[in-house]
Amino acid sequence: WRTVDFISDLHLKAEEPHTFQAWQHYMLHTPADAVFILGDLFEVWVGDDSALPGSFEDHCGQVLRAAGAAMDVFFMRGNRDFLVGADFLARCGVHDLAEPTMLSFQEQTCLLTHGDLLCTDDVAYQRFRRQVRTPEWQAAFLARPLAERQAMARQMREHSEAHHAAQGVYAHIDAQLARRWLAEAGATTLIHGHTHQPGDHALGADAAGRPLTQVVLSDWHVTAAERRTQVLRLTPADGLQRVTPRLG
Ligand code: OKV
Ligand code: MN
Repeated sequence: WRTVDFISDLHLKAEEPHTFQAWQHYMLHTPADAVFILGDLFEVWVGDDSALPGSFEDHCGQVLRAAGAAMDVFFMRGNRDFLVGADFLARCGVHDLAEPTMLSFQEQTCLLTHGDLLCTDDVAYQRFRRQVRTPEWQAAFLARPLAERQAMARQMREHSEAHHAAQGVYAHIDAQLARRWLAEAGATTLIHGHTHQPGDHALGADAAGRPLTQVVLSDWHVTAAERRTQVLRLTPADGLQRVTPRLG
């Protein structure tokens, strides 16, 4: 590998075709040798059986498969797509990434995570997260008819959007916990998404005095009026840089 890309929070959905098209073009044309997708690629995923031939999920799978044949594609589950199955990823030729994952490359020691696990302030969410990550909950949920699962997820999203619109606050990363994760992994750079607040933040220093950095990825959103398609790119010449890919 020479060039490694990191993306997250595309929130792909059939109702936002321009975001899908931008992502498709990026995946097929990026100069990267490896792409790390750090969660919430999909707006929601209710089971691998939703990827019926001709469905939006199937179209996304085809893009992953084409990209996976040309380079290394890694996928970490986010809070929206925690139900993406190992089988779906294997069928797409995509590597399944555990959370968190340590990546040592080009003198960078990076700890990769989606970010929701570090939002410890939201106690109700963390309880929800623990529940839906159990095999028991997942087996019971996946046993329901597809239409019922889609309706449940839609209802929950609407509920959550109303709640966040009312609160007007963003999820906030626990910096103390982030430093502890970095120390345990022996890493100096934390890369995550989830909060949709791209930026670089100093997290102090480790025991050896090495500076610790938090690098937050951007979400993607493309409509007639807006275009956010930012990629975090690691190259030997420039280190970690934010780039906006040319789109056709
Ligand atoms: C996250 C919370 C909404 C709390 C839902 C299956 C389900 C995926 C999902 C939809 C909702 C996550 C992914 C969101 C957390 C809420 C409301 C309350 C307590 C299912 C698969 F539910 F149908 F089984 N979803 N989203 N909540 O909008 O990010 O934290 S979410
Ligand atoms: Mn998220």
